Order: sequence, then structure tokens, then C-alpha cells
Amino acid sequence: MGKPANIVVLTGAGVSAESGIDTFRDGGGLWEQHRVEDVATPEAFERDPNLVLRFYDMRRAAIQTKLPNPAHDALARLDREWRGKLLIVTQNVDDLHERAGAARVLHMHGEHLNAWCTYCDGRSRWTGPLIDRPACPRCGSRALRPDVVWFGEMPYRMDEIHAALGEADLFVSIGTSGAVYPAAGYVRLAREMGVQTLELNLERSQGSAWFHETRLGPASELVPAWVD
Ligand code: BV8
Repeated sequence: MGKPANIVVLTGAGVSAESGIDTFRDGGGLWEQHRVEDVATPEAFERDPNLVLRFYDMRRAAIQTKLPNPAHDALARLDREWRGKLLIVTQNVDDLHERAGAARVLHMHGEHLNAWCTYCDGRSRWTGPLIDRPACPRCGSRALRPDVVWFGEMPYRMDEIHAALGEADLFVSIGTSGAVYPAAGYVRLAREMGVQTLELNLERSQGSAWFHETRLGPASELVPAWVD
């Protein structure tokens, strides 16, 4: 396809759905009868750290058994072809974009496979459980938490995202319900900056009205069709 110069792609849980990773909506946003919004918060961690650590240990283990799907593969191809002109901003905390071969991925909500030490503020690659309060690889203290942005916490690298949107010719949103801010507001920002906007999603989202074009269907079909 004849592509514009600079592309920003925003992905959400829908891009990993066909890899077998539950979206927030399909499970009804529930985990062990808890609303995700109630578990993915600093208050929940303060109130019941074991509940929150169990939630993330279970999901961290689960993603390590999943594989990228054709949507991740197509985006990795685009990343290789368009090195430096494509930025993949993902709301997802899995590593399927990277495992498909994408090199330039910005995890605005953090990553399951990182742990953040609340004592030394250091981040380390972490694939095991946190429930047993393991020692921080950097400082030895037992103060590791998931390196994931909870509700009410500031997403990562928003300046970089805004700058990339300002230089983009095309903004493509893939597999997101447009329910969570500030990510859900990026299509509006893009439009205000005169950027062409395209949505690829299984169903219409809360942001669909803002896109120049919306294509409905599974990401594993829509994304390769758009990329190739
Ligand atoms: C912030 C990491 C301040 C955790 C996530 C009251 C109190 C505090 C905050 C707020 C508040 N009210 C509003 C807010 C703001 C809040 C927010 O937006 N809340 C919502 C609920 C209203 N946002 C925040 O708190 C953010 N921080 O505001 O900080 C600030 C910020 C900026 C400037 C100044 C101050 C932090 C939000 C990040 C929270 N962490 N994830 C974890 O993963 O455990 S959010 C989490 O949920 C995901 O990362 C994702 O972002 C979101 C779910 O969204 P989606 O990815 O879209 O997934 P969803 O299931 O919803 O939709 C899937 C879509 O895929 C569907 O449309 C479906 O149709 C489609 N689909 C399904 N299958 C397929 C498919 N599409 C294609 N193919 C398929 N096969």
C-alpha cells in the first residue's frame, strides 16, 4: 500500500484477543468477581496487596503461554519496512508486539514483564510471581510491584506520544474500545492536528465518530489487509 510518511498506531486489548488474552470487555471486565477498575488501582494495592499481586501474577504467567497473532505479525512487518516512521503505542501490557518482531513499541500503560521497586524506584525485567515479595534485583528490598499504570496513575511517555501525533500523517487505532483516557482522546488530538485517522476494530467503539474511516472485523484479518 502507498503509505504516508509518518504513522502512529495505537493498539488496545483487541489486538491480543485472538492470541487468547482476554480483553477488558469480553470478560465483562471482571476478575474473580472484582471489576478490573477496582483491582488495577493504587488504592486496591494499598488495601489488599495480595489480591492485586495475585491478579497480576496470574496474568503475567498467562501471557507467557500466548503467541502473537497475524495482527501483531503484520505490524512487525510494517515496523521493519518503515523503520523510524512507525510508532506503535500500545495500551497493552503484554509483550506480543515485541515477540512478533516489532522494535519500536511504546507501552503507555507499562508492561507485565517488568517489576517496579517502590523502594529504589528501579525497574527490572520480571517473569515470575511477585506474591512472595521477592528481593529487588537492584537494591535487595522486598518492595516490588507490577510495572503497570493503574487507574489514577499517569501513563508513561505521553510527551513522546503527543510529539509523534504532531508529526504523523496517519493515526490508526486497532482493537480498543475508546473507554480509557488519555489514550481514548488521541483520535481527537490527531484530528485537531489535521492527521488522517483510521479505526480497525471488531465493533464500533466509543470513539468511532471521530475517525475518518472505521473498518469492522477481527484484527487478524483487518490489520494484514491494511498493512500489505
Ligand atoms: C490518568 C494497565 C491522570 C493495567 C490500564 C476517576 C478516577 C481516576 C481516574 C479517572 C477517573 N475517571 C476517569 C479517569 C481517567 C481514567 C479513565 O479513563 N477511566 C475510565 C474507566 C473512565 N484513566 C486513568 O486513570 C489513566 N490515568 O488519567 O492519569 C492524568 C492523565 C493524563 C493527564 C493528566 C492526568 C490511566 C489509565 C490506565 C489504566 N491501566 N491498563 C492493566 O492492564 O492491568 S487500562 C486498561 O484498560 C488497558 O490498558 C486499556 O487501556 C483499557 C481497556 O481498554 P482496551 O484496550 O480498549 O480494551 P477493551 O477491553 O476496553 O476493548 C477491547 C476492544 O477490542 C473492544 O472495542 C472490542 O470490540 C475490540 N476487540 C475485541 N476482539 C477483537 C477486537 N478488535 C479487533 N479484533 C478482535 N479480535
